[in-house]
Amino acid sequence: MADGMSSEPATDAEESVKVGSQVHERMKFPLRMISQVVRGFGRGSSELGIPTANLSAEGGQFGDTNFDDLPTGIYWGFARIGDEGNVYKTACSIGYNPTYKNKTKTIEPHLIAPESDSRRHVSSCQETILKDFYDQTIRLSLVGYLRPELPFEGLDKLIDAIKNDIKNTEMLAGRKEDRNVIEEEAWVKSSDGI
Ligand code: ADP
Ligand code: RBF
Ligand code: MG
Repeated sequence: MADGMSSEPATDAEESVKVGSQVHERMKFPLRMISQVVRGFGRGSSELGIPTANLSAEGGQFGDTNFDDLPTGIYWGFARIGDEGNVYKTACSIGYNPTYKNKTKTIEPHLIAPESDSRRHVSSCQETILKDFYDQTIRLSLVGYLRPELPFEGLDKLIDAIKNDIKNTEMLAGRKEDRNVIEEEAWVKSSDGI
């Protein structure tokens, strides 16, 4: 694979930032995916208080690429579960969770309900807690790149960073004048193929 598009775990924060910005420049957005929601380590809810729906690598469709070649990073976009009509703004991590030094790659979106929604929690990170939707199909469009995934020292710093990602996602995904926002929200709402 070309330099700067490696999907291997980054060795340190500096390298990760450099690789991240190179990936950003070269990546083709939007990145559309359809897959099943599988069980991860259960850490999202229990340790961070922020659930993430892990996408199955098997049997999924990942735009015009494949799971292994997806570049690591933190992205913003939209998602929808099963045949629910609701489209959620979504902050998504792709990679190896370097804070935890995972050996396998994951795609993990956190679906964000509107601020006024009772499923939105007023806590350190403004997380959204929906009913579990394991084994359901998820449609996900990543419209843009937020930052590289980073190894944080301590969970509080990771939680702060995710809170910031949620804020940025709400702002970016709320720009109704952006053609990509309109098109990708519409694709996620539809049953169209990738
Ligand atoms: P796992 O390690 O199994 O992914 P998590 O603690 O990350 O466990 O919880 C993920 C599960 O929580 C999702 O698969 C989904 O069923 C549920 N869930 C509830 N609310 C959300 C949300 N806002 N975003 C993503 N998943 C959510
Ligand atoms: N994990 C990291 O190790 N570093 C990160 O920078 C990071 N950023 C994330 C940003 C968002 C928006 C989300 C939803 C997750 C992020 N994660 C990151 C993944 C997190 O460690 C993981 O979801 C939990 O460990 C549960 O699997
Ligand atoms: Mg998860």
